[in-house]
Amino acid sequence: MTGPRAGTKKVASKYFITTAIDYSNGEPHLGHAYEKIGADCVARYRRLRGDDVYFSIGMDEHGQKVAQAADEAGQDPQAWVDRIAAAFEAAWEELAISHDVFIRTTEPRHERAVKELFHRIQQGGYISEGVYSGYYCVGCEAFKVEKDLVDGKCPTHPTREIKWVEEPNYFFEVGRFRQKLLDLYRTQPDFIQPKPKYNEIYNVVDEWTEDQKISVSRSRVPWGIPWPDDDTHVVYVWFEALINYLSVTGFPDAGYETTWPADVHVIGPDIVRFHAAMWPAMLMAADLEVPRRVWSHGWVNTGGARFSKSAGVAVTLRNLIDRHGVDALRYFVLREIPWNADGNFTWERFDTRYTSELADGYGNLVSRVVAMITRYLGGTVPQGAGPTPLDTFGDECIAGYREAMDAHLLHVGAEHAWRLVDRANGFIEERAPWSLAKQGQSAELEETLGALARCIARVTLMAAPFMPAKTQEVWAALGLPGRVETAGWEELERPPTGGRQVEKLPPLFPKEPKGPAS
Ligand code: ME8
Repeated sequence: MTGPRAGTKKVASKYFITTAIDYSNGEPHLGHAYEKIGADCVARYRRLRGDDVYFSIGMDEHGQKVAQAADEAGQDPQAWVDRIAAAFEAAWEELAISHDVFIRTTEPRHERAVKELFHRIQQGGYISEGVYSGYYCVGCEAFKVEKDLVDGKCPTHPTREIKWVEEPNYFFEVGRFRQKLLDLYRTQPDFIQPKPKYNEIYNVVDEWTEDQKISVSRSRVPWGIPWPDDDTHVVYVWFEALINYLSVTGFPDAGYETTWPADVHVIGPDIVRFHAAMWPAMLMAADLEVPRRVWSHGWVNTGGARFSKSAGVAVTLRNLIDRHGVDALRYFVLREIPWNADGNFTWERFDTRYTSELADGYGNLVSRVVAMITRYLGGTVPQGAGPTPLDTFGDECIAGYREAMDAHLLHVGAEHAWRLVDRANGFIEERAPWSLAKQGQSAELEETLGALARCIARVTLMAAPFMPAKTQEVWAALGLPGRVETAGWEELERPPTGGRQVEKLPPLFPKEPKGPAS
C-alpha cells in the first residue's frame, strides 16, 4: 500500500480522473449517473487521502447518432446539443458530482487539441487514404465485422438497423502499435481492470495484424470536426472524442504535462476497446504518454435489461432522486452494484437498504448518540478513556476501507464503513449508557460516549465520498469545524471530537418515502 502513515507529512500527489463523455442523443439516465457517481466517489476519496485531484466529465456532441437525434427533434444540431448539455449539467449538479471541468466536444479548446494531436499522428506517418467498406452501427458509432453481429444486428443495439457503408476514408494504422500495446499490457497488468476486461482486450489486440487499420474519417456525415486538410470529411467521432481527455489538460499549451497522463479513465464495459487499445495507440503515434489505467465498471440493469435511453424513460433519474433523496441514491447504487461487475436496480432493494442501513443503521446511530450526549453530558462530547474495543474495531474497518477504496472496490469500501455502524449500534446495547448514567458511573459513561462520538466521526468520513450532504450534516452536529470534504486522513485515524458541543439534528433519513416507486 502507498500513502500516508499516521503522523507522517504528505506531499499532495496529482490524481487525474475522467469519466466517459456522454452522447448528446437523449436525457441522462441511471447508467450515466452510476458512472459519474462512482467516479465522484473515487475523486472524493482521493481528496480525503490528500491527493490534488483533477476530475473531468463532459459531453460527446458530434457523430451521426447525435445528428439523427437532433433531426428527429426537428432541431439544429448545435441548439440540440446546447439543450442536452444543460440537462446533463443540471443532473450532475443535483447529484453533487464534484468535477473540476465539464468539456463539450463542440468547444474550440477541444477542436484545437484534436487538430494538434491529429497533426502529430499524421507527421508520424500513421495516416493513410483508402476506401472503407463494411458495416456501421450508429448506436455504437463503430465499424463492425460480420462476427460482431448476432442475427445481422449489433448485440448492444439490437433495435438499430446496421448500415453497410462504402466510402473513401482516412485510416489510422493502428496495427503498427500491436506489439507496443501487448508489451504495455504485459508490463502493466493493471492497465486494464477488472481482469476479465484485460483478457478480452489482450486477445483482441493479439489477433490484430501488423497492417490493421481503423477508418478515422467520415465523408457523408456533416456534423463533426472538419478533417484538417480535406473538408469533404469530418473526423470520425471516436477518434476525436477520446482526445477530450487531453483537451481538458490545456493540450497543446505548455503546462498540460502537469496534469497528463490521466491516472484513471472510468468507463463502461462497451467502450473498453476504444480506451485501452485505440486511444493508447493514438497517443503512442503522437509520442505522448498513455494513461495509467482504464477502469471498466459494469452494466446497471433493471427488469433484466440494461438502462438505456428507452429503459431510462420507465425509471427516470427524477423518480430515483425523489424517492429518498440524492445521498440515499448515491449510497444505494454504489453499495448495491459492485463497481467491478454488473448489477441490478430494483425499488425493493432500494427501499430495504434505505431502511436498514441508512434510517435504522447510520441515521439511528447518530441520533441516539447525539441525544445521549445532550441528555447526560450537557451536549459536550467527552474525550473519555480509551482506546475501547470499538476504537480497535474501527482501526480494522479503516484498514479494510482503505485497501478496498485504493483498489477501486467501492462497494467493499462502503461495506467496511457499515460494519462499523453495526458494531457501534451493538456497543450501545452492550454498554447501555442509560444505566451508566442512572448509576452515576461517569467515567464509564464518558468512555462509552467518547468512543461512540469518535466512531461516528470515522464512519462519517468514510461515508463522505458516498453521501457528501448527509455526512456534512452529521459533521456539523458533532460540532466539528469546517467541511467534511476538506477533512484529511489524519482526522479519520484520530477524530478530534472531544470537547466539542453537539447540535441536535432533524431525522437524517425519514422513513416515509418522498416519492413513488415508479
Ligand atoms: O459511449 N450501466 O456515450 P454513452 C452502466 N460517447 N453504464 C452505462 C449504462 C448502463 N446501463 N448505459 C450507459 C459513449 N453507460 C461515448 C463515450 S468517451 C470518449 C465517449 C455508460 O452516452 C457507458 O458505458 O453511450 C459509457 O461509459 C457512458 O455511460 C456514456 O455512454
